[in-house]
Order: sequence, then structure tokens, then C-alpha cells
Amino acid sequence: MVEKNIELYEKIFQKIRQYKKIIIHRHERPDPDAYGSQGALAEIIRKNFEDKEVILVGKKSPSLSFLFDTVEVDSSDYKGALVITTDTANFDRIDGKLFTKENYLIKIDHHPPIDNYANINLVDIEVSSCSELIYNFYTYLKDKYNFKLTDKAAELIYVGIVGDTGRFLFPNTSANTLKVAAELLNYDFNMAQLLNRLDISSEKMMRFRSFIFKNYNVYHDGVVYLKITKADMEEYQIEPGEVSSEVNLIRSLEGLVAWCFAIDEGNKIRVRLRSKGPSINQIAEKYNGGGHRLASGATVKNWDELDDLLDDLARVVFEFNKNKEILGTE
Ligand SMILES: [Mn+2]
Repeated sequence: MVEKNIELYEKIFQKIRQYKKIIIHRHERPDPDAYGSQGALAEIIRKNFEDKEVILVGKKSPSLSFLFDTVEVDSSDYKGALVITTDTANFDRIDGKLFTKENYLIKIDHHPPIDNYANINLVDIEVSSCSELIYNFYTYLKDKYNFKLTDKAAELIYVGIVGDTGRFLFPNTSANTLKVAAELLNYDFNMAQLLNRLDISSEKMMRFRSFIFKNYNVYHDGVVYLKITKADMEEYQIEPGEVSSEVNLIRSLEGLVAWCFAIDEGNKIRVRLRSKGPSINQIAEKYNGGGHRLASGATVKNWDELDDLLDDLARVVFEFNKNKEILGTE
């Protein structure tokens, strides 16, 4: 039994029990954890309550829509519905905001809680992924209410965990993460096939990877950045969202501590920040963003402001490297 979050688990259970119609949202430009947490929660509700209408909404991602389909809704569908968001830290990032203040809103997430926009905010930043949190919630429901998990739910939770941990590579992988993953493998889904499927890249993306390797810049010891202009994306026929998903491609570079991809979206430049040690979410917050300690997103107005952000990043990395020498780690 997971002791944490118990009161919130119970409150959320009661709300789900109370409503006949439940609409589940995820964040824009969904990643495997957005899909996984949203879909698994729906599976759990459908399996364990007989008469609920559970609706999944959100724009389809070409690479992930093989997992399940969402449906088109309009504002009338929200009448009397309970609305749940998964994996979505701030209100603006919710994909499809057709609900109103009349709707009771529940947020289930694992990002640092800057924007607690819901009536119930279940936010746990110690889990690897929102999908892991959904599993923890499920274990509470299993122990108290004898809930069951479907094979599909297990597969979706596994997808989310694999996505957010970079296949158990990133330091957000905890003992609980591995325990959950081990328990999930007792269910009937084809893990090898699933991982292969997630690993498939289009040929244009393969070509674009050569652009990334050729064009990243070393800004300062341990800090690397890549600028991607609209012309670059046109040349390779790819979308900003696809560029973002490649940000971990250079993480194995020797000496790298923190890095970012700066993607020109026309009216703004979206910055994907990553770190292997020092916290970078405060920098992201300074530049209109936020996120996790080691994985954040920001927005800058122009390339000059990107230089300011890189200066801040370089300072944080410099301090980190200095302290590491003092501590004698590594
Ligand atoms: Mn996530």
C-alpha cells in the first residue's frame, strides 16, 4: 500500500464514483506519458465501474495514435461531466479547453506545481511519470476497493514510464518505478513489439538527426545549444513538436551538463532545456516556462534573449562544476 497521497486518492475516487460522464484531457503535443496516463486512467475507470461514460480528448499524434483514439467533442458534451487532466502542469497547456467553471476539475500530474488550476490537484513530483502516479492510484483502489487492471492499462502505463524515463535511463527512475514496471510485465502485452514501435523514426527524422549532430554549438564548458529556424524545419519537412522530441539525442556528448534546443515558431522561440545535474526549472520559469528539475521548457522572444538564457544556464553549470570539484564527486 502506498501511504502517500491517500486522502487525495480517496477524494478522487469519490468524485469519479459520483459522476456518470468523465472526460479526460492531456497536454498539447502529447508525449508517451500524456497518452499513457490518460488512456490508462480511462481503462481503469471503464473496467471497474459498470456504467460510466469515459471520453478521451486531444489532438492525435501521428506517432502515438496507434495506442488509442480520441474523440471529437463540443461544449455541449461537457454538460454534467467530471473533467480530469493528466500530465498537464499548467492550464494553458491543456489540449482542448471546452469545459467551463461549471465542470468539476481534477488535475493528476507530476510536474512541479506552479499552477494548481483544478478543484482537486493530485501532484506528486517524486514519481517518474504521470503514468507511474496512475499506477500508484490504482494500487490504492485495488487494496481498498478490489479494483482490477486491464492488460491495455498495463501497456499504457508502461509506455508512459518508458517515455518519461528514457527507457529507465534518466535519474527520475526510482526503486518504485522499477517495481511498478516489474509488476506491469505480469500483464499480457508485447513489450518488445511496443518498444520497437515507439522507436520507429520516419526517414525525414533520420535525416534531421544528422542536422542536429552537425549543427549543435558548444556555448561554454558543459553547455550546448542548437538553433532550429523555420527554414531548417522546412528543409527537413518537420514540425516543431518533432524537433522537441529529439532533444535527448545529444545527451551522451562527453562533458555535457546542460543543453537546449531553441525552435523558432515564428512569433516566439520555444526552448527545450535539459540537464544532467543542476536544476534548470528556475531558469525556465524566468523565461516564461517551467517543468521538472532536469527537463524544462521556456519561451524567448528572439535570439538575443536566447543568449541571456544561455548565460544563465552557463552560470548554473559553472557553479555545479565548481562544487563537484570541491566535493570530489566523479
Ligand atoms: Mn510526464
